Amino acid sequence: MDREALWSSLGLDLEAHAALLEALGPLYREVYLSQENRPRGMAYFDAVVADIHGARVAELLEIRKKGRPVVGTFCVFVPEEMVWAAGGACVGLCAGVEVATERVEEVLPRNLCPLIKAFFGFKLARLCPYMEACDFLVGETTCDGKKKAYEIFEAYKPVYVMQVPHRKDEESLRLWTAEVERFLRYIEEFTGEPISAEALREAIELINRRRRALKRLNELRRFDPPPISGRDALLIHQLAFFDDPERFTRKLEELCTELEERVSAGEGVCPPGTPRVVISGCPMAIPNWKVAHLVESSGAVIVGEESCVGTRYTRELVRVSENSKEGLLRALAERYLRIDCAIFTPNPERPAHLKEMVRELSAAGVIHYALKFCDPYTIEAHRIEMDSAVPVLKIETDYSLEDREQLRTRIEAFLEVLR
Ligand code: BJ8
Repeated sequence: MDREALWSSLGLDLEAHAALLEALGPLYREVYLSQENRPRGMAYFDAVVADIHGARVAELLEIRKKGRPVVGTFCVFVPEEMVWAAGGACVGLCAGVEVATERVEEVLPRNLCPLIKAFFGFKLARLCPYMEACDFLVGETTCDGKKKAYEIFEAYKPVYVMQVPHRKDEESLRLWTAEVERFLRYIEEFTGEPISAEALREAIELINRRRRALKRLNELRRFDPPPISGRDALLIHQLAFFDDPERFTRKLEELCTELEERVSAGEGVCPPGTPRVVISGCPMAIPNWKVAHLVESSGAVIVGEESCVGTRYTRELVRVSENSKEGLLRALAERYLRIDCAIFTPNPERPAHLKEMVRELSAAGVIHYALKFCDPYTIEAHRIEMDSAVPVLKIETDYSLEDREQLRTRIEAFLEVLR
């Protein structure tokens, strides 16, 4: 389908949308295409970005035409398996760029997390074909900013909200399991058909396969030199939330095979001994590449992301021990409640996971990345710093480029400590 016709059918502001895509091109060239010695397999992911608002959006609309749900999400707490089991599709909408700020600030406070402002901006400015292609969005009661923002967002798009507990005891698991079941019923009511245990099992396997492929990619980054840059790995994690899971997994598996060959040949993206850094904190939604680019263009390599666009999404698989629908739902609820997001209290798992990553990836330092006005992560940064066995640099930033030079100076000084 002609792209303009597609975007116009979704009611996008064509002029503003064209300007957005135009700005993406040079940014992508600077951050991605300028890298040397990239794996050949990145060509597929480059092509996905080149047509980021095209082919996949058309595929989603085909799914919708069949009466299957297309669902937008903002958080890795949403058990996407249920949407796939209903023959639908899930797409991660967390926007990583500042748009329509003035209009957003007529509705939301100025001092709010940029991620929340970004998803409002995309809607108010009619810039995101994914958002428009969705039947409804699924929100969650994670941080205060998001849960209050969904109340307002409801005026622009239907939002189904899942109640996420903030503790990890038995009582919370019961509540969360009931929430997972309630979401299943909501999807079944949407399609008018029950989801079979078999369909649910297949969807669990599909998404487990995608997570396994991402894990395989992340494990390959432990070698010195790593066979892939942190920027490319971040991009792959970002695209996992958009692309068709079958195709994405196949392409990622092919890339991993190429990376294994690179490792055997001692080939990497940087010289051996390059300072190795793990990024920890808030998710970096596409096209938020600012910090990753600054770090890697300052002479370090990122070997892991302790983030929802990273290992917080891939660490845990759904562990199926019973094939009944109840058993599968329980396994799903248990898996999602093992996520170590900073909204939990207490949350000892996160610093423990980070320590493990630092050790396994032989990282020399951690860059703690928090979005401005994100209380859970800016506050938890202290605990991360206290528990860390390696130096930690704490960064608080937003999507603007204004602080780029200031950040560069701080990052360069930090890397000097690691050398
Ligand atoms: S599971 S990290 S995706 S909640 S950055 S909006 S927390 S104020 S994105 Fe998150 Fe789910 Fe947790 Fe992951 Fe609020 Fe912080 Fe903004 Fe955040």
